[in-house]
Amino acid sequence: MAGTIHRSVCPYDCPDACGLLVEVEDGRVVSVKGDPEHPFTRGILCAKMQHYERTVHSPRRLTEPLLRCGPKGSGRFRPIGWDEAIERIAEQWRTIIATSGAEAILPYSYAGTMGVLQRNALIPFFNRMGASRLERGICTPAKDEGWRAVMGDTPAPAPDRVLDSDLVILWSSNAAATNLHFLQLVKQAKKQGARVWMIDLYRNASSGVADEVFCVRPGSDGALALGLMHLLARDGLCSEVFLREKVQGFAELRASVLPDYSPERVSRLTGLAPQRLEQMAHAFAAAKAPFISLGGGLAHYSNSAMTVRSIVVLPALTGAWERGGGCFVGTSTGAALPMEKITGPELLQGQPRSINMSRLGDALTRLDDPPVKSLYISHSNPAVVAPDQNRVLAGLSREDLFCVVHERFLTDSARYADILLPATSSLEYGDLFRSYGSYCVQRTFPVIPPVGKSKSNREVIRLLAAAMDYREDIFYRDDEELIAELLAESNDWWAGVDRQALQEGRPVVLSPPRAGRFHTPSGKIEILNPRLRDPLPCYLEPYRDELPLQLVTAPALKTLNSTFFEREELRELQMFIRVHPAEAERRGLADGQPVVVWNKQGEVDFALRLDERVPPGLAVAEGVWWREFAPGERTVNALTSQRLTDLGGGSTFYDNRVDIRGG
Ligand SMILES: Nc1nc2c(c(=O)[nH]1)N[C@H]1C(S)=C(S)[C@@H](COP(=O)(O)OP(=O)(O)OC[C@H]3O[C@@H](n4cnc5c(=O)[nH]c(N)nc54)[C@H](O)[C@@H]3O)O[C@H]1N2
Ligand SMILES: Nc1nc2c(c(=O)[nH]1)N[C@H]1C(S)=C(S)[C@@H](COP(=O)(O)OP(=O)(O)OC[C@H]3O[C@@H](n4cnc5c(=O)[nH]c(N)nc54)[C@H](O)[C@@H]3O)O[C@H]1N2
Ligand code: SF4
Ligand SMILES: [Mo]
Repeated sequence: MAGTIHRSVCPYDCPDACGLLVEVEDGRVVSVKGDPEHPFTRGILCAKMQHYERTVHSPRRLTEPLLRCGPKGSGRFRPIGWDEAIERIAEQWRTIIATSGAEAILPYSYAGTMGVLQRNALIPFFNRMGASRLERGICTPAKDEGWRAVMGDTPAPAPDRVLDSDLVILWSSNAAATNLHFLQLVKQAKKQGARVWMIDLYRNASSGVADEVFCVRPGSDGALALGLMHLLARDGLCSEVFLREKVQGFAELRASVLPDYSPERVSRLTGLAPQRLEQMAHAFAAAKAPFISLGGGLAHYSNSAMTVRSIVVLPALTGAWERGGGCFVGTSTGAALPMEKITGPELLQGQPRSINMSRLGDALTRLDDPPVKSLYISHSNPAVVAPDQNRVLAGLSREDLFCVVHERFLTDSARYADILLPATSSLEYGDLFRSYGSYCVQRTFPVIPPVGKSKSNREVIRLLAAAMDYREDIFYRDDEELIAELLAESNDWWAGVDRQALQEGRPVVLSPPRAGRFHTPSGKIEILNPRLRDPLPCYLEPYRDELPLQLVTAPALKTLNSTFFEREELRELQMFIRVHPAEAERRGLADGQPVVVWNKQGEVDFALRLDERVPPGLAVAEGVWWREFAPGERTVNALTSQRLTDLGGGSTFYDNRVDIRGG
């Protein structure tokens, strides 16, 4: 008998937010397909989600609350009931609050689910408690800062504008892995005659679509953008009318910044030959509607916000915005919804400290006043995704740290729990999803009952709130009712949206208000931003030390951060580090052999893979592996540091140097 079909959304941290058709038989998911009616994703799913049912019904799913019964990190637990688990947690927290204050408790959550309700479920609860706040900057906030510096609150163009472009630039973006449906649009633009450039460190899995690949030195893209602007200005290729009417600060840029970015200097900084820079600038100026799709690779460096700022300025010089070109850094639709109904800012007690999530290692080991005595981890896996893994694990190993983890699987973080709570998958709760790669929004409904005794983030918070005697309505509101209330919002974003369709769970497209205008204080594109410490863009050096190789820890094609490692068919055979054959030869190393990659942060065992596509000077490690599947005790983040980006408090995962020796 064929099952019933239900609409849903891919819940993961991916810009596409694909529409799903889920087939259910006897309370079990039997197949998952793409929804052909989804306006952006059109029925195509990436390899990861094609058998989502294998994740949902994985034998590895956690199905009941567990209490630690072995040493910290051993992963040895015994089952307990929900009542006992919740009572134990509340009791520990009451004691900690009485002895050290609520700031000694730290929630840690990120993007295991992108559902608006579930992702933000912890915020009102820990606000109400007065716990330390988590600065959620592990991803690419520097990208937003760079955009905002120049464009203010201007909404991004819709991604399908790329179809109007005659020159598409995939800049620091491995779209085949991280933005598949945008890549489909790029292929369509190419069929219509557009040329495609890729600006990256190496020929990644998306390079096949590019007519030209420009491999630059890590973190040098800001210099590249300024160098191209130098040439546009020098050769009279700027749109004087657009600059006069729509842009603030070009004269200042031309007079005091651009002279420093001659092709010779920029060539030394980026590694691109001066003639190549000249050709690039001329081709960019000749294009009618150059469209830059800016990925996040370059946003994980200590100079990232400034880099992004320089790139966002580039299309203003030729007036590309006016002809359908410009720069796309992702959509932001927070303003469309009354998010305060979920996050409850009015509940915040006092002014508790903020802890940056990329500095978890320090927060758990430096023992500030008060030290963090309890950690509540939900929809995140900091034991492997956070930088400086050695410090993070040292912190998680503290016997006096009371750690609660809410998870679907026995992840590396879950192994360190004192109490481990089973989480539902996205097909077991209803939520609201908004894409950050398009303007699509869609609500979902639960399509199967919770697997085992698992509970959603909101349900667990509801139980904890009751146990802590927090009586505010926000914790107890019915999820469905709350979603309906969010969707009843009426502001400019909702013009023309079919509300009925939305309530029924079909995808709809929001319309960014007053698109086409620049939402900055001056109403112009702000090359000169007087509110910033550096009013004009310039080039900042990324991190450098004496070690010879730049570590590139790029997203893997078939896993997503540390998600999907439960599925054997999606894991690569081995945890590889890829280098150019010349780098291996120099060290007397051979393809396939065990190696140790090291720096002052730590050492990690890998299998060596020789790869002609990786330029000398780089070491590429794709994916954030579970330690269970790694050749040694550590994974890639034992090599990354807790340094932050220039603005936005972002992580610097790509800005690290390493060397390799035989293992
Ligand atoms: N399959 C898959 N999809 C994912 C993820 C995943 O892990 N796997 N992660 C999700 C998440 S959380 C995010 S934030 C996004 C990530 O998406 P993005 O941050 O956009 O990541 P990528 O598209 O892989 O871009 C990384 C590319 O940037 C290049 N790069 C690194 N440094 C530089 C540099 O200095 N200059 C230039 N020009 N290029 C550079 C890398 O070589 C790589 O090809 O993807 C999401 N989607
Ligand atoms: N070296 C290196 N490190 C990186 C990156 C990199 O490129 N290189 N990328 C960084 C980036 S951009 C990001 S965004 C972060 C991502 O870091 P995280 O947001 O921590 O992402 P995941 O590794 O996907 O872990 C999410 C966990 O949430 C769980 N989960 C899923 N749904 C639910 C749910 O409904 N409830 C609960 N309680 N749990 C759930 C999943 O099982 C999974 O274990 O990683 C960062 N770390
Ligand atoms: S991970 Fe991204 S591309 Fe894959 S199904 Fe989910 S939203 Fe779509
Ligand atoms: Mo991310």
